[in-house]
Amino acid sequence: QLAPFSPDFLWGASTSAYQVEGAWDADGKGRSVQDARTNFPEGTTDYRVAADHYHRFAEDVELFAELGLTAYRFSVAWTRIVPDGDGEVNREGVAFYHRLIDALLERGIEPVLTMYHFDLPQALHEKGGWGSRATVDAFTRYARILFEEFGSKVRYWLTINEQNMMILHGAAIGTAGDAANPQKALYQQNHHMMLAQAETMRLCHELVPGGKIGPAPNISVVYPASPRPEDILAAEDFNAIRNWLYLDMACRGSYNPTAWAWLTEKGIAPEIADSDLEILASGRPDFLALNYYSTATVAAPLDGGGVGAVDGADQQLAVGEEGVFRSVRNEHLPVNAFGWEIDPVGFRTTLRVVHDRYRLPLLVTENGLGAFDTLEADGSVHDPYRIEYLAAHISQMRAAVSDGVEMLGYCPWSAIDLISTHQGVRKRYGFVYVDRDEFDLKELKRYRKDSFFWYQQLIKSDGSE
Ligand code: BGP
Repeated sequence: QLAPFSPDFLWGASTSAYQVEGAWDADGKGRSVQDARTNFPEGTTDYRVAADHYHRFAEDVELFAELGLTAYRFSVAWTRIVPDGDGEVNREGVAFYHRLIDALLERGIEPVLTMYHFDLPQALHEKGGWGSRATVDAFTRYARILFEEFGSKVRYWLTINEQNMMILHGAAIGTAGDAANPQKALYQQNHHMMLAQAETMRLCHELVPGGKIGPAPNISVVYPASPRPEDILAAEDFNAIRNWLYLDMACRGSYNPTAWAWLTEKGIAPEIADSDLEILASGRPDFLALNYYSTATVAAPLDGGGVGAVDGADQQLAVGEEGVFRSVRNEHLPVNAFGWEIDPVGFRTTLRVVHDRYRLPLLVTENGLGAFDTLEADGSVHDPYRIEYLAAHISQMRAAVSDGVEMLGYCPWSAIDLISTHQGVRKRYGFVYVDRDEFDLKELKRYRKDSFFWYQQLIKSDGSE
């Protein structure tokens, strides 16, 4: 018999600014790299209107309250606050997030604020983006503005969403800019993001009394394809490159030795100034947020070379590294409609391993099923596949709590339908259906899916039903 979740467990749901807000140029907002993006897969659309949450947030927050959410994880668009990244503050952008946060607090919903979710200001990108140290200063300044504006209202802060995916899959996410961006440049960007994150965590503790802050990478354990020692070593190597490089830096202020050895051997290690080490050691997280969709499975490299089932167009499909590991399909796991493996037990394992390694409380900031949903004539949306996915993961999370993992909460992706990073609006994740197609906006009306009523009931029963 598993223990129920504690009554103060945060039952949330997530979104990100550029995927849900729309209003891409409203009220003084600057352009982000996502607004400037043109490499959308065929048949998918841009983020200009998205779910138009910017104009409909009041209605959406009502729905979140009806759903029973006790937390809502959203991101602030840097370009609404500082349109060109490092210049004037845009008061209208600041006012929007005050309105949103106030609406949440009035309904007893804890705001969980992501400071940066894939949407670097385009003006900074044009000046070298994260490759330039100036972006570290611009981010730290932006962070200070957020702490000073919202610090009295927001308790939970997330620094950077999926930094590891931006480095491993920068081209697919649209954050690398140049698709041909060489790996060395990406790891230099990574180093600068690490500095910005450390500074920001330090600043949060200085400026926000009682504030709690953490990183939000995409973390999943890596399985070896077989018990062959070479496969196990390959899995450990990918674990170091995919997961521990990021979390060791956030929690311990230093590079993971295995990952660092690989970076050096490959000639892609970043340049590090002496003073960086002090900065990196100065900021520490209070908790770890993590996004989890699936696990990865890898095998040792083949003598003749080759990196496996790589699909650079989709961040959830593992990358391979010549001479280090190759990615393989896991034949024990089913896949969703978009080919992503489904692995609830891997979720329990991941939570245990991360908690055991760092001994910090965990907050799940994404987990969910992207699917083709159908709006019926009577306004209902039957999504038993999503309920099945979420129920299986929640039950494994509950098992992880019984295993001793300290969990702060669970914010599945996504609170409401939004534009997917890789496949546009046809790939839906929400509890609330938004009626629009790729190119036909219709009226963007909201409908409650079956999973809405299911999650509502689950929250009511503290996760036991
Ligand atoms: C995460 C991102 C989200 C979201 C999600 C689903 O990596 O943080 O922004 O997009 O993945 O991915 P997709 O939309 O490609 O299905």
